[in-house]
Amino acid sequence: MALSLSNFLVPLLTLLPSGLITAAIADTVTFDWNIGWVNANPDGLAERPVMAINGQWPLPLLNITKGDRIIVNMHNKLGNQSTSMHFHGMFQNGTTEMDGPVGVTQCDVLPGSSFKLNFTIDQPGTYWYHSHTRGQYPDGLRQQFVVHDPDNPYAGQYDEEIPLTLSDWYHDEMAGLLTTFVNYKNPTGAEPVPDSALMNDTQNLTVSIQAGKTYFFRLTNIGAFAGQYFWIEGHTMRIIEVDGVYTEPAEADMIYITAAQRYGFLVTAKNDSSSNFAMTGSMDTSLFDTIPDTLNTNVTGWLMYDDSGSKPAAALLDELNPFDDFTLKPQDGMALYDHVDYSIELDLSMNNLGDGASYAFFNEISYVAPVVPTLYSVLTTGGNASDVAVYGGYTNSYVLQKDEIVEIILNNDDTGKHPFHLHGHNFQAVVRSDEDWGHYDPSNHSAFPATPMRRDTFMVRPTSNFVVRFKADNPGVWFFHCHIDWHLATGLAATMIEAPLELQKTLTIPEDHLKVCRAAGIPVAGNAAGNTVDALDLKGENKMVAPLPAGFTARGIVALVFSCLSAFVGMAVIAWYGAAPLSSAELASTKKFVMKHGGNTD
Ligand SMILES: *[C@@H]1O[C@H](CO)[C@@H](O)[C@H](O)[C@H]1NC(C)=O
Ligand SMILES: *[C@@H]1O[C@H](CO)[C@@H](O)[C@H](O)[C@H]1NC(C)=O
Ligand SMILES: *[C@@H]1O[C@H](CO)[C@@H](O)[C@H](O)[C@H]1NC(C)=O
Ligand SMILES: *[C@@H]1O[C@H](CO)[C@@H](O)[C@H](O)[C@H]1NC(C)=O
Ligand SMILES: *[C@@H]1O[C@H](CO)[C@@H](O)[C@H](O)[C@H]1NC(C)=O
Ligand SMILES: *[C@@H]1O[C@H](CO)[C@@H](O)[C@H](O)[C@H]1NC(C)=O
Ligand SMILES: *[C@@H]1O[C@H](CO)[C@@H](O)[C@H](O)[C@H]1NC(C)=O
Ligand SMILES: *[C@@H]1O[C@H](CO)[C@@H](O)[C@H](O)[C@H]1NC(C)=O
Ligand SMILES: *[C@@H]1O[C@H](CO)[C@@H](O)[C@H](O)[C@H]1NC(C)=O
Ligand SMILES: *[C@@H]1O[C@H](CO)[C@@H](O)[C@H](O)[C@H]1NC(C)=O
Ligand SMILES: [Cu+2]
Repeated sequence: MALSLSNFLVPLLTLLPSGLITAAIADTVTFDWNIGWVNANPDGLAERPVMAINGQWPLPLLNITKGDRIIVNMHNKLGNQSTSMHFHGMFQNGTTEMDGPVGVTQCDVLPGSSFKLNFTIDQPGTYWYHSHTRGQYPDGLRQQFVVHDPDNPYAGQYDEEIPLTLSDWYHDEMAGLLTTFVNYKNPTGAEPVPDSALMNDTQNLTVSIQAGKTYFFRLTNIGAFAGQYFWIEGHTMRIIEVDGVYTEPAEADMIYITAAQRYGFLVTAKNDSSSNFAMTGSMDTSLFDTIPDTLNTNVTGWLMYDDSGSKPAAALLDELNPFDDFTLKPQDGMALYDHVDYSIELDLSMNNLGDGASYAFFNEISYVAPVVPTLYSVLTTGGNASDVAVYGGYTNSYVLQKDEIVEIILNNDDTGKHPFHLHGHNFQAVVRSDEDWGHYDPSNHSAFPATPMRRDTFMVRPTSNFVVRFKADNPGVWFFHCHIDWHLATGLAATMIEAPLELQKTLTIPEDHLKVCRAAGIPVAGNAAGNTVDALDLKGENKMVAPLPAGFTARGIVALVFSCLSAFVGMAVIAWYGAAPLSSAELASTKKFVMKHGGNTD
């Protein structure tokens, strides 16, 4: 039975532990959220402040019925940080202003300010919500939400749903971690290594199940950094959904789930209830520069056929061979977009800028949020809104025409893995090359699938490429970015400006959204630089840190400078490290030093 209760019930008041649902009239669900701090210790190793909703952490799991409108009245009670909220995977069709990313579709919500989200949800599946303020969600402001589907094609095939999350976890707060990460003392850009892995924001989770029944697991990686391998001993997973898209059933013994991805799969319990079984999330350590001896990279939970029975230790596997999601087929059979109107090539690199810190780039530009949120520039620059120049030199902006087929070719020149997320759409995954394949070559690639998998977050392998396609049928401003939060913080993002003139005809920004900008002194009109007179004059725009002086272009040289210096200069350097970031004079002298002692590695 899958009736949408909210469509049949008279208005009622319900108090959930998660917070107040103030009214459920027909199909509007209202949440009043006070965002504030509480302490939590999910891995049993360190209590720390986390960001809670109405004093509750883990945050409330939301279960919305497809077709419902949700209203979120968000009050920032953090006291010392701004915030925002993004409902990951929602197309926000007609409501791009509700999407959440700061600097893209709205301003940051200052402490003491309130902000209202109001949109309808027309997509079934497994999603999550999280802050979209710089580096913030790993402090706890993230949780799964599910959209219940009264017309689920797999409805008859399972008995119950089991929502489940995986995450990495840090003991230190992001504000401090970001300061040491984006720093000349970390010239290689080594990301902070998590302190633990969590399953459903805890460890040693037990999930009671009954012999013979079939369960619909909804698994979301709400982590900041680590992809995780996931498997359930003695059981096969039958994948039926990825990122809100139903798939033809596909059997898997192990899956790999990147930060921000979701998998829906069916697990049929054994008929024999004499044993319990371990399930494991195992962080992908290839992402980590170092693996501390004390770090447990795994998190284990148990399927409990017998609640009083034992919990067998997780077996150690020699090999991790996950299912290849690229082979999935959408259940609706939607065919490949076989022609492309607009092809966008993004070459991903990592390099140091003039402050000595490591940044991430698309086509040599590291994203920096504009003075005016991009959506507000769209609405206030008239006919010039379709000129990409209006959005400035550091937002990696692309203007898309209504209904054209767009292709993003992502060439990864970096040796790391990166999970990319597109807001406002899911896309067809058309190519994903093997590791070390290099750039995409239109005349030399694997055959395009006839019915490509669609999802909203897709990983590119080291020094390789992927190609994704989508139709620009959703006027709005949509962020495209790496979902490793460290990489987003150092600029791995682009902006898709879809049908800007269409948006000008239909969209009005709610007064409370403009109010949070005014409270923060952020202009809401004009081009990326806030120029309301000449849309093509970008004087005063936010820019990325200037590049290193000539001769310092390679990250390797900078790393070498620091290793040489610390080896040869010793104490002097230690004192110097405590001082301000590198000045150009210091860079010049370290350059001479390298030339003399280390040579040029170019
Ligand atoms: C989970 O169990 C392991 C092994 O007994 C223990 O070391 C760890 O502290 C437990 N985690 C939590 C959060 O209780
Ligand atoms: C995971 O946590 C959410 C939120 O607290 C809860 O609703 C859900 O039932 C939990 N899942 C399991 C398998 O315990
Ligand atoms: C803000 O307040 C919280 C809770 O008291 C604290 O843990 C945190 O360090 C403070 N500072 C910043 C920059 O978030
Ligand atoms: C939400 O948006 C709808 C459609 O624009 C509008 O009719 C309704 O009044 C809004 N609700 C609230 C609480 O702002
Ligand atoms: C969500 O609600 C529906 C309808 O009440 C229910 O069938 C489903 O099991 C719920 N899902 C989760 C993950 O709580
Ligand atoms: C469990 O028993 C049912 C009914 O006898 C049978 O159809 C099913 O195949 C059995 N399942 C397993 C996993 O053996
Ligand atoms: C985590 O699990 C993997 C796979 O079983 C195993 O190789 C690894 O040793 C485990 N790590 C720890 C710290 O137990
Ligand atoms: C296609 O590209 C791969 C990887 O770069 C290369 O090994 C292979 O030789 C190329 N094939 C052709 C026909 O160019
Ligand atoms: C947005 O809505 C329009 C009009 O209903 C529809 O044609 C389009 O497919 C939708 N796009 C997405 C991404 O949902
Ligand atoms: C674009 O901006 C320029 C410079 O401000 C202005 O002269 C021109 O009229 C604008 N064009 C349109 C179509 O609005
Ligand atoms: Cu990345």
